Amino acid sequence: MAKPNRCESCNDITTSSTRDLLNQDLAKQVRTAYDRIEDRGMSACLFGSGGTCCRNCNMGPCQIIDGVESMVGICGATADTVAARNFARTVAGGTSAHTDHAREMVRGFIATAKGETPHEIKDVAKLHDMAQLFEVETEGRDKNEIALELGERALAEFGKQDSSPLTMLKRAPLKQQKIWKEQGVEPRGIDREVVEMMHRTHMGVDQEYHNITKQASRCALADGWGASMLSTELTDIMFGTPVPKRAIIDLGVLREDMVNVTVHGHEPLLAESLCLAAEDEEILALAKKVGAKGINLAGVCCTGNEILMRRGIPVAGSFIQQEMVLATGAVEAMVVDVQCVMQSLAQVVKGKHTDIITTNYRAKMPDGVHIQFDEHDAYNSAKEILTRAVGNFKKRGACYIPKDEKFDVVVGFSHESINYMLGGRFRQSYRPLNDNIINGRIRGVGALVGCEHYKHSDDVHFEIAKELIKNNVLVLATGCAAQALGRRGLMRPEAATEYAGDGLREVCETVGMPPVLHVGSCVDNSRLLIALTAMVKEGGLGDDIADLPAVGSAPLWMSEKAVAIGHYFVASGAHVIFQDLPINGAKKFSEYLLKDIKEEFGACWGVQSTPQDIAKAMIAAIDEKREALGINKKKERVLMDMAMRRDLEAGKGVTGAGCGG
Ligand code: NFS
Ligand code: SF4
Repeated sequence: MAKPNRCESCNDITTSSTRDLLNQDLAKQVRTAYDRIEDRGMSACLFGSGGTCCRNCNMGPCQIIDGVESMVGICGATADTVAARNFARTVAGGTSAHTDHAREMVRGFIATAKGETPHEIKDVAKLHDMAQLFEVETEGRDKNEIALELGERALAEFGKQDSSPLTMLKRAPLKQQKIWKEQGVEPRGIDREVVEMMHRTHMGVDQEYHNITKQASRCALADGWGASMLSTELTDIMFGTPVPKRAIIDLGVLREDMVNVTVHGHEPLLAESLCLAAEDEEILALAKKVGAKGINLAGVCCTGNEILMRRGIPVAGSFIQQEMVLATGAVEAMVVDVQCVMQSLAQVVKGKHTDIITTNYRAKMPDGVHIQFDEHDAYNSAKEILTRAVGNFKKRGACYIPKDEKFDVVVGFSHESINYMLGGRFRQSYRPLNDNIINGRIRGVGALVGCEHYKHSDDVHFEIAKELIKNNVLVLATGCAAQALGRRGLMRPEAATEYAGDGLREVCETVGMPPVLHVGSCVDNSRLLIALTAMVKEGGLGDDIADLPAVGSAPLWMSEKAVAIGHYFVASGAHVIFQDLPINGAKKFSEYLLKDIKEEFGACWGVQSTPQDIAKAMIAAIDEKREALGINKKKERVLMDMAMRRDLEAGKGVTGAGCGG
């Protein structure tokens, strides 16, 4: 298919490695999402984008126009009801994805505790913390015994039927817990909140937008403080809590001389097994036999983030690069599990030697090869996949790897390592962070999270982050947003000198950290909840998440998961700004999400259309909190005195003090 001007037309929206690749003859044969957007030639439906298209029953679909009497649904549903139901179902969809992922991780954790997987309980300190939270006896018990009971209690959180709140809500600031109780949104069982949300948005059930959104808040909280947090914590206990380490990302991490196996999806159980099997003597011997130097494992999307954070395994691409990774012609197998895997992948590899290997019974693909991953036989499942990939190496045809497109990053900033870096080995705490916020060196914290998509420029995250750090806002990033920022060089310590304002630069230089910290995958947004809570508990910045000068954005959200995440932050007291949200077809409901919800939870949603406006709104939200805390006084820049420097230097962490991986 001829594609004149393709590169000219996508020049301004792609990342530079993509541009380089798409300019090669071999990639010109491939149809990508950029082409499909052009080929479809349709603009989005206004009812869909405004949130007022309902197809919840077969009397419809009904397109509703707010305020026009003749344009309510056949059942009489108004724009506010329909938009709230659609929003709530999006939250439920996102929560269900995190929930099913989390459940698999908990099951894997239990299997590990029983000695049925190749993994082991690695982070015993975190195991004990979680055991205490879940009231599991630790005295005189072996780590696997503790883990088994913890795993079983964690699993019970999903199907809990009584109406007591989820165990992990206890970790939140007390004031926050009180708000949830008063508002009647404390989540009970994790699955229950999703089911109740789906029920209440069924035709003819909940018809009051405010009441519907209340359940959406409860459902989202079950994600953030339930499913996602369980997944992050138990995964850390099993595979190790991330510590700062150096790594590389972007298409250039693929290797011409090795068998390239990319792991794409979300649940790190399989990826971790592949990491182990990639070093297996038998597999390495097979690779040598076909003329390869070894196995080059590389991540894509959030599985990529998981093994990048814990093992420093390179990331080949984020969501918008998944097709490009394959278009290189250099990949022997792309192994996928669940979520964010585009159906086009099998078409991209048509005629190539690459296998798309699906591994989860929940997620099969036409033209994919299915090898069911069995966590009880994880090592052999992984070896089977790698053997197949090695077999493809000799069949590799023309390939092009954009070799210059490979960026250094420092990653691994879990809540614990932020604590350690800033507070030092002997005095791990958020005190220095809080103090630097209070004295104004750091203006506040901005989280850039979530997806990317093809409708807006790949520059969006970069533009926002640049503006934030220039204004001394420390950026914490997760998901594909984090990868986009890494590709633009913001995850090197030197980026502080190049881009940050004076105060933030001074802190970063002293500690040796980048101004943008990679906190992990999308489920790891729960780390941000814990970090915010730790800041509250440290003192001096109010007594609630809603008091902190902290704000989040998922500017290029694509997946329902991002809306669930956004909403659990709002319901936890943190402002969230998106580039768009399908709610503007419903006036009262929009007003509620964009303003009135603040009276209940201390935070609301915001929508800003350009990266510059998003950055501005984030900074304004931070300043508003600083003002309320009485710390926004303009003052002469105070250079750090020796004592302050010593405090920070004690935690110097990226490569020193035994903190590096
Ligand atoms: Ni998050 Fe991950 Fe990426 Fe978005 Fe998809 S990979 S879980 S949903 S696109 S950040
Ligand atoms: Fe139309 Fe009401 Fe059915 Fe929705 S639930 S499709 S608004 S009749």
